[in-house]
Amino acid sequence: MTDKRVRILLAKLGDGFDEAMLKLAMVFREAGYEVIYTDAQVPEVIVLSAIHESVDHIGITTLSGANIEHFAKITELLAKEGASDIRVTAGGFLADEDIPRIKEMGVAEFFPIGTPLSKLVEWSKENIKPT
Ligand code: B12
Repeated sequence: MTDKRVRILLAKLGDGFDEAMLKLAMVFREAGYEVIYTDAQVPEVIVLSAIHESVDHIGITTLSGANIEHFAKITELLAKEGASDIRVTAGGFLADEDIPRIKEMGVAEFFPIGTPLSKLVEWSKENIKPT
């Protein structure tokens, strides 16, 4: 048994919605996670930051509708670096048809705008585990 807190890297894709990111950082911190926040919005830098920070999970927020190929790039880069055990979760705004597509790209779950925070915390406690 270890008391190491699960580490989550939070990053944005394709927008400047930093208030949402700060709110999510507080929610995850209050739920007991150690949160690392990067302003990086490029898949390469997000993945590099995740590896350097030895995180267990990457959380991506995208409120202005990111290019979904970025999600594929993130999961591909994690695999290339031998870090596929770092899973990726995302939330925000995406076209309905893109949500199954990003899951096929390896994103564990997507939480659309307006998802109750309690649902987010409940899912995270069940699914975000130490790597
Ligand atoms: C505040 C706000 C702004 C502020 C942002 C301030 C700031 N510094 O952050 C300002 C006024 C600047 C702004 C600007 C714009 N905005 Co605005 N904005 C909003 C608003 C009202 C709230 C966003 C927010 O902070 N939400 C707080 C987060 C925590 O809540 P949430 O989004 O519901 O997130 C939930 C889930 O999605 C999930 N989640 C989200 N991310 C993640 C990540 C992880 C890892 C997990 C697990 C879960 C998760 O968790 C939350 C659970 O409750 C929304 C409308 C709305 N009610 O959502 C529009 C909205 C996001 N904005 C929108 C738009 C269009 C814009 C602009 C493009 C407008 C313009 N023409 O200029 C600009 C672009 C800004 C930019 N730089 O990219 C649209 C986006 C729709 C789209 N993509 O087409 C929205 C949806 C409004 C609308 N209905 O049209 N905006």
